[in-house]
Amino acid sequence: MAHSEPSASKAVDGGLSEEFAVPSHAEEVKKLMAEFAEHHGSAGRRVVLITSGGTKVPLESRTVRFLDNFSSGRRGASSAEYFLDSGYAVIFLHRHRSLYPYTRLYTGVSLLDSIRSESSKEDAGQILVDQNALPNIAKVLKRYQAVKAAGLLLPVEFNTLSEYLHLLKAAAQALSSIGSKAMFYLAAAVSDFYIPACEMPEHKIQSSNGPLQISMKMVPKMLSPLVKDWAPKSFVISFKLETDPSILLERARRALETYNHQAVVANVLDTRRGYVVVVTKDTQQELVLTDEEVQKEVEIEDRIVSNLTAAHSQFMSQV
Ligand code: 9Z3
Repeated sequence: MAHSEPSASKAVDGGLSEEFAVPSHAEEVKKLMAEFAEHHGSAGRRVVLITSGGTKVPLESRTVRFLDNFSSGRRGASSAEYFLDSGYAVIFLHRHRSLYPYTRLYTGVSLLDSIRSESSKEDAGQILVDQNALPNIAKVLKRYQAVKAAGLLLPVEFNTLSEYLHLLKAAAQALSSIGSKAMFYLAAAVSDFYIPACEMPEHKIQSSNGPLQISMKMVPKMLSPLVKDWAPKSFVISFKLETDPSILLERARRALETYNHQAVVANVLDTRRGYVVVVTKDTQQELVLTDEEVQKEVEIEDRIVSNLTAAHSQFMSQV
């Protein structure tokens, strides 16, 4: 049988619009992101789109079970802070309830144990913060409030793979107007597999039917249309996650060759907090934290972000 020609939309986004329902708020969010990019870009500011957290793939359309990709969101959330410190405006496309810039520092803390009231009355006006329970809270609050007042952080949430894919496309199109001032920092852990809507059971899968066998399709790779069609002038960084260190660099190189973007940050699950390799076409740079730095709570995202902001400056000066 002769292969049929792919339809126009399939050629551009691997069938995204045909296979995944467009979220109802996609257009509205795209407009917000475009305004944000326009506003900051025309003020001469660079804008980074950070993706963060793992995607969720439903197994049933009235979903009880789903397949999740591992990511706490810490890399994305801490990187957002370092980008903001470096003068970038940040669109933070993150999984609902994954770690969030600034508040991530206090996730283990119980709210009620960190505040107290001086008055015995129930409607006591003043509540006091226990600074031992919330270390550095005054400093962090100041940074957060400055970012908020300047409108430098635009949060956008996703839950499912479908939402992630459509919102990433919307973001790429929204940022294309600022050309090389835009950076894409794709740290989210994205599923490679999904069940198409037409093959998904409507109701909860019954265990009385015996052991479960599922067949999943490959998720269209968004990096290809992002680099080629949606935001061709921007600076694009993807992340490569492996559990087997021996294949990491080869996979990172292969991704660079396939998608022709600017860099891959390669990391292994177990060592990701202290070691990454930034791979570009001509270079391979290891970023490592020493034991002493780990003790002093230096974060590897600080290194990743300074490496990439310098590379972004160079990229902008060459176009
Ligand atoms: C990463 O590799 C991130 O560094 C981590 C960060 C998810 C490991 P945490 O959120 O962890 O701080 O807990 N992200 C990319 C993962 C991914 O799905 N990459 C795809 C792949 O490896 C390519 S887009 O094939």
